[in-house]
Amino acid sequence: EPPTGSVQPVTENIERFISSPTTVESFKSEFCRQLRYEQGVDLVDARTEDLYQALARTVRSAMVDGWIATQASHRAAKAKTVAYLSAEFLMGPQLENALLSTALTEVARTALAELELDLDELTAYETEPGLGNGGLGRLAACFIDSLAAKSIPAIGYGIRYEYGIFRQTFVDGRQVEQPDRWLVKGSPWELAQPENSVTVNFGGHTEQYTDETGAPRTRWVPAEQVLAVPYNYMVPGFETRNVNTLRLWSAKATDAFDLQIFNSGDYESAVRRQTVAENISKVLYPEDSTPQGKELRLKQQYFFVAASLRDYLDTVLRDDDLSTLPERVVFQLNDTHPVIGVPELMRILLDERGLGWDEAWDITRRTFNYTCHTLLPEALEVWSVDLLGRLLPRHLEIIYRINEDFLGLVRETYPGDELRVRRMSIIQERPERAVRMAFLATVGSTKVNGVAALHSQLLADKVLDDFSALWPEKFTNVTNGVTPRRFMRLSNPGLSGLLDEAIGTGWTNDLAQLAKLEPFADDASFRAEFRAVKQANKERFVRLLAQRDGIELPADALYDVMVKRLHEYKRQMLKLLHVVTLYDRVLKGEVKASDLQPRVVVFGAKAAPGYKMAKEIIHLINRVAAVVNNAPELEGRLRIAFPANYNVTLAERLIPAADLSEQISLAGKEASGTGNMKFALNGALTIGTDDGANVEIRQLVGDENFFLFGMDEPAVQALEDRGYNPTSYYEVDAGLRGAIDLISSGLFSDGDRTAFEFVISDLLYKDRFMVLADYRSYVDTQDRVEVAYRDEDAWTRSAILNVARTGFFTSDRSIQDYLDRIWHAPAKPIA
Ligand code: GL9
Repeated sequence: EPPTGSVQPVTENIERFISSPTTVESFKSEFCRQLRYEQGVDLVDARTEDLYQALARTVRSAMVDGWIATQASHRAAKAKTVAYLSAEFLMGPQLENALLSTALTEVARTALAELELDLDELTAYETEPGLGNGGLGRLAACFIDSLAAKSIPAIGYGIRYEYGIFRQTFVDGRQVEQPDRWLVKGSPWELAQPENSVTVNFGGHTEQYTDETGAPRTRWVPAEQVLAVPYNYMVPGFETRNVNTLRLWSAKATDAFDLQIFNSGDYESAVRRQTVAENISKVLYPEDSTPQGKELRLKQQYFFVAASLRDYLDTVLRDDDLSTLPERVVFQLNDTHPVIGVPELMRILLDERGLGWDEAWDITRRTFNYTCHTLLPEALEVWSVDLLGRLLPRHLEIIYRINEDFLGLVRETYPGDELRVRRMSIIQERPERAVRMAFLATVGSTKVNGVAALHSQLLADKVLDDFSALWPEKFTNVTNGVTPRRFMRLSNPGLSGLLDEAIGTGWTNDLAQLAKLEPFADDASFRAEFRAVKQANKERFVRLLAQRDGIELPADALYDVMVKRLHEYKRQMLKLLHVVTLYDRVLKGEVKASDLQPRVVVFGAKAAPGYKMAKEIIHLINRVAAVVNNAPELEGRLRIAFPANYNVTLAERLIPAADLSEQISLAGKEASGTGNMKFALNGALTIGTDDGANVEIRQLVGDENFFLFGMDEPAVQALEDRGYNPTSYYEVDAGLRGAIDLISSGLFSDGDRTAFEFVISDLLYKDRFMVLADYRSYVDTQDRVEVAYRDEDAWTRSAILNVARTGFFTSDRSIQDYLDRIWHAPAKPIA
C-alpha cells in the first residue's frame, strides 16, 4: 500500500525510459550527465574531486536497480532478515569494491579512457569513511559484504558520524589527532531519506495509568526529542544481483518549537538546542577496550538502536502482528554497544503494543543474539543507574524487572547461593550501582557467541562462567573471517591473477577452493612466480609510502609488519624490544651488521587520545626509528617505518607486501584478531602467541609453517597465580637488560635518561601483559625467522601453504556459521 498522498508510481517497464549504465556508451553518458547536470561542472574545467564524484555517482546508479528489486522481493516474500546492529562500520574505500561487485571495472576503465581519464587515478583519490576504531568495526563491514554475497536478506544499522576516527599525525614523534572531516565534500555513496526520519526520545519520567479495559499500564513521558535521519548505503554482493542496505542514522533537531524560541528573539537558545541534538552523531568515540561511560556515548547507543528498531518495525516490516517477530527478523548485537535494544523492544511491545510481560519477553529473547568481542574486564560496558535513569527512565524500570525475574530463576536453580545471585545480577552494586550490559545482553539473547574458538571457550569458562553453567546451550563460537573480495581480489591483484591461473577464479566466493593450491607449493616455477608477486607488492608499497609519507624504504628486505590499534595487551613494546635488541647486538659487536638479514619493520597504530601509556609507546617507537634508521653501524640493514594514520586504505597496500605477520598479544587477551587472517591469506608467515584465532591459523597451516612462541593461556594463568615479578627477567637475561638499558641510556632521547621512564618503570615493576616474561622466547623465535627467511625456497613454500590452508578465514564461512548456528535465515537471491 503506497502511503496516502503519494503519487502512484509508473511500475510497468520503467526500463523503457531509463537504464542502468552498464555499457561503455551508457557509462560515459551517465558520467557526463552526473558531472554536468547534477554537479554543474563542465568536463574541461573538472578537478579530480569533481571527476571522482561523478564517477562514484555513476557507479552508485548502476547498483540502484538491484537494490530496489532486492527490497521489493524481500518484502513480497516476507523474508527473514538479519539486522546487524553495530555502532561501527569501518567500510574502507567504496569505489573499487562497487565496480568489482557490479562487474563494471573494465567498462569504467574504457569509458574513462575514451574521455582521456584514468580510472586508477580517480580510485586513488578516494578518502575512506572511517566509521570504526579497528577490528570490531572492520568485522561488521566484512560481514555485510558476505551477507550480500550470499544473497541473505540483511540490513546493517549504525551511526552516520560526521567525524570518523581521527586522522593521526606525528609532531616530534608524538601522536596529534586531527578531525576526520570525511563529509565536507559530501559522500557520493549515500542516499539520504529524510522522509523516513523517526523521532527518538530522551529523559522525562514514567506514569502509571489504566487503559480502556481497566488494565494497569505504564507510559514514558519523555522530555526531549531528536530526529533520526536515515542515510542509505547500498551494499552490493559479489556475483549476485542482490544489493543490501546499510542504514546509518544522523541526528537532527526537531523543529517543533525551535521557531517559537527563535521568534521570541532568543537566537542563542534556538541554536544551542540544535547543537545539542546534532552532537549525538557528531563524532565516533575513538576508544578501544576502555569505554568511557560518558552520557553522549549512551545517547549515541540509544539513538541508533531506537531509530533502527522503529525503522525495522514500521517501515520495513509494516506488520501489526509482532507475535511472529522472531520468524521475521534477528537482531544481532555487535558487542554491548546496542544492548539497550533489549529493553527498547520490551518497551515497544509492552507500552505501545499492549502485550503482557511474558509474551513480550519471549518475543524479545528470541529476537536478539549477542556477540562478545573481548576478554578484558575493563572493556565490558557498565552504565550507572543514575545516568540510565535520567536518560531512559522507562528502560531502567524494565531492566530492573528483567533482573528481578532472572534472579528469581537463579535462586530457584541454586537455592541458598546468594553469592552467586550477587555475581550474576545485571545490576552491580560496587563501586556504584550500574547496569552490566554484557549480562543484560546474555540474559536477553537466545545465543551468545565469542569470535574465535579459544575466546568462546574462555568466555564460557571465565568471563561468563556462571551464565554458561546455567545455560550451556546458549553459548557458541563463530570464528571471525575477512572478505576475500577486498582483502585479496582488490588489494592483491598480483596474487589473484596467479591464483586464477593456477586454480581458476572460483575461490573469490568459495575460499575453500584455495586448498587446490596445495600441490603448487612444490612447483619451483610457481614458487618463482609467487615470489615475484610478493616482490612487486613490496615495490608498490615502497612507491606508495614515498608518495604518501615521504618515507624511503628498500624493497629488498624481509617485511616484518605489526599493524593494529596501540594497546598494551597487543604488546607493540615486545616488538620494539626485539628491534632494540638487534641494534644493541650490533653496537656491542656481538653481531656484524653485514650478517643481519635486511629487515624493514613496519608499525601502524592509533592510540586512543586519552590512553597515556599507548601514546608514550608511540613516541618511543618514533624516537627509536629516528636513531636506528640513521645509525651508520647498521649499514641500512634494519629500518623502522611508522607511517601515520594507518587505515583500511593503507592496509590494502601493506598487507600484500608483508613477509612476517606480528600477532604477539599476551595469550588469553586478544579475542580473535582479523589482521592475522588477512596476512596469512596474502602469503605472510605468522610469528604469534597461542591467542585468539592464531590458534586456529596454526592448526590449519601446521606448526612447521608458523612461528609459535611464548606462554599459552594456562601458563599465563599459572604465572599470575604464583605471582609475576618482571624485574627477575631483567636481572637474569643479558639481552633483555641490554635493550632496556639502551632505552634508559638516553640514546633515543638526546641524552635524556628519564624521557621514557613512564614506559620502562611500568615494564620493570608492573608489566600487566607480561612482555618481559615472553621476551626470551620471542627473540629466540625471531632469530629462527631470520634463518628460515634465508632459505628462499622453503620460505616461499611455507608462504604458499599459508594461502592454501587458510580459506577457512573467509567471512563467507563466518556468516554461514552464524546462519547455521544462530540466524537460520535462508538466502533469497533475486531473479
Ligand atoms: C575486537 C577484538 O579485540 C579483536 O580481537 C577482534 O578480532 C575484533 C572483532 O571481533 O573485536 N574487540 C574490540 O573491542 N576491538 C576489536 O578489535 N577493538 C576495536 O575494534 C578498536
